[in-house]
Amino acid sequence: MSIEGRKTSVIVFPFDLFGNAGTGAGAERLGDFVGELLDDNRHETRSTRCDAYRGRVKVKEFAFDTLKAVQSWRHIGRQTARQCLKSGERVIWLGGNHLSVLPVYEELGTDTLVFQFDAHFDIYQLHDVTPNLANGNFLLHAETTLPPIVNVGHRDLFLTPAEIRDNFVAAYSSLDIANDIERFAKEIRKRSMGAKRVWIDIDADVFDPANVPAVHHPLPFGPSPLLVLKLLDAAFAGNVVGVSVSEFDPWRDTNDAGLNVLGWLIEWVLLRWYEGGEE
Ligand SMILES: [Mn+2]
Repeated sequence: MSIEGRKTSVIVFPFDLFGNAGTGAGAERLGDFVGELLDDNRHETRSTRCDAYRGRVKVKEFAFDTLKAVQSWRHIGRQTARQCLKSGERVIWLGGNHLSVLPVYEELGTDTLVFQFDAHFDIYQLHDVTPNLANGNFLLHAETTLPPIVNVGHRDLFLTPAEIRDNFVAAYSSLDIANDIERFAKEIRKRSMGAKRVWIDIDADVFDPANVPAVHHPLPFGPSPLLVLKLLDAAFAGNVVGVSVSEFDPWRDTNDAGLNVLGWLIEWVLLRWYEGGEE
């Protein structure tokens, strides 16, 4: 499909039950950010870089404020993800808690490689985490075979290498990345180019909490936004069909620091897709 024909759907999916209530408001806040961005661009009379995606991005907002919507959240999510992926649209999925991205994972299929930027592994079966579906264990509850997942940026001190290997094709810790950023950028680029399709899943807690404080389970010693950007740029070497962002809670933000990082990234993603004619 030509670059002109390819639209982007921004899906605001503010689901935040089973953990980290408040992140739904984060999805809505980021959705508003995109809406304001598109609106500003429409009013711009001089030419700007935003012309690259003018008229090609639409925002679709969901709400989980009725019992019916809550009961069918997973069905709605899977159906929406399926439609977007099938139509060849690109997707920016603005989720509430990380669990709100599970329906996307379930629709990606095994020929899509996921780069999951996350401080955690979300396969925890701890004494204080419910064995039922929750945001801390959601990868164990997929209804379909999960796509291969590469974790980027974890600071886990708990899981054994064997358990990580069972669920992830690779895991690059925050310390690995800091030690040899060039090596991991190269590795991510290579994996991305070797995959049929790529999905980038950003949990806001991947960043060092000094930069993005607006999360429920901050872990110290995270990568700076600049290091994350370098690795995202490498991941964009391949056919990136979508990007998801979750776990942002604006009530925990400090002077909009998190909003600033995540909002800038979303704008960067749009430019990365529409400038340069990579297709
Ligand atoms: Mn996390």
